[in-house]
Amino acid sequence: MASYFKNIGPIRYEGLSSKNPLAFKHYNPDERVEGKTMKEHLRFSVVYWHTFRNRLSDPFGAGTAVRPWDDGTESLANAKRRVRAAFEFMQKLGAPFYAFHDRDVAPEGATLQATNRNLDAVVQVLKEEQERTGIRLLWGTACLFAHPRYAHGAATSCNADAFAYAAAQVKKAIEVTHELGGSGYVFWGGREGYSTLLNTDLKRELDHLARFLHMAVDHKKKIGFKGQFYIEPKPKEPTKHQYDSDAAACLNFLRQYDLLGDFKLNVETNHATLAGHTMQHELETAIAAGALGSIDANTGDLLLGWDTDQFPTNVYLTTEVMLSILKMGGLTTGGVNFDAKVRRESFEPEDLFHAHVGGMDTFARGLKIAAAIRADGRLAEFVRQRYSSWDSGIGARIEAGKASFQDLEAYILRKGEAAPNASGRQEFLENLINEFIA
Ligand code: XUL
Ligand code: CO
Repeated sequence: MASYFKNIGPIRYEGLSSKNPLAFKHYNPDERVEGKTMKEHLRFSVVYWHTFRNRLSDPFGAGTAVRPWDDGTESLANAKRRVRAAFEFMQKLGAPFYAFHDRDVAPEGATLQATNRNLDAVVQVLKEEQERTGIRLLWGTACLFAHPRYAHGAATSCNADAFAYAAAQVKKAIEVTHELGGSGYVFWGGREGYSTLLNTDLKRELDHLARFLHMAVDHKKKIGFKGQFYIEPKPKEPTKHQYDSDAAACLNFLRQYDLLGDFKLNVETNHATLAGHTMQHELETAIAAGALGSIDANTGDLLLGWDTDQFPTNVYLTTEVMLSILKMGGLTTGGVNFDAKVRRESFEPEDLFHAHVGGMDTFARGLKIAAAIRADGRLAEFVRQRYSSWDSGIGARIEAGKASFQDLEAYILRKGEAAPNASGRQEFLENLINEFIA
């Protein structure tokens, strides 16, 4: 079998003393943390679209990516060769999962029939490679934003035919995800939003989006696909406003349209920051609703206002993320999916390895630090203490629904003044976290 990364061997764990840039210093797949291996906790996933389809162009210049296995054509032969290169890469990296859009893996044809035939042909190669390597599909999705027919959106298009085309496309994408044994399926509404409200019937578009998702749930049940459905929030780009703008907006939408039982969220760091939130805020919001499913692991650049999709390198960020995920009890169907791309200046195949090795090590470090903070117990104990007025007396009565406004008025009239507040100790807690990051 041809090799596309001849100069790079399998990436191994060499520990902290290693100076080998293509070795893990922290990610030791079989090392146990809180009773599970790192591999089981982190469920790393490589994205097909950035790692194997992004030519690294930007609005000011052509693509710079050097990808010797890719001849730049939309031929089926090229698409199949790309699958072999992708699996060689993922196997050498030691990533157990990958994710794709339908159009990342196979070219669009002149008709839907031709497109589906192309997809089926590439899915056979994906299947072969999954069987050969043991690498699994974390989730599949459909690209409902690149083709001009989706200029006004897909499920929220003003054009009913665009909606119908999107439905046909998603039907097929769910079917191939099912065929490949995918653990989930993502809906990211790339153009499900608006550029101006002057031409937009917002209520009608939201109703259509809900109708679309109900049909997807029906089809999933019909074909027996047991994977998890996710919605991925993002506030804007390419639209001015995307309806799934943040975790809270998604949860509200899902609840309003009776979809919450069938969906969880796939939360992405750079989308959180574009929404004016921290990743931790978005995670905690999803977790509070029992709806955190998976994460798209990347980071933005606070000096650039768009979705730069950089690889995560900040240990504070991954520590916060892993604190939330461990508290939730860990990821089940989801994973740590690197929806991230190398910079335009990092155009060699080797850069794909540096990027992923760094992201994986940063998450492994975050996992170990979060576990150490939890084992130490001071942070959790502080939070427990902070809310202790709710554990007995009037607090416990309120929580149990056993107190009315009248009871509380009587209580305060008797007591005179509320008990004094304790300090929030933010700086003390920040220092505590830093003790573990050292
Ligand atoms: C776009 C984005 C998508 C989704 C999948 O910002 O994050 O790649 O993850 O459609
Ligand atoms: Co994403």
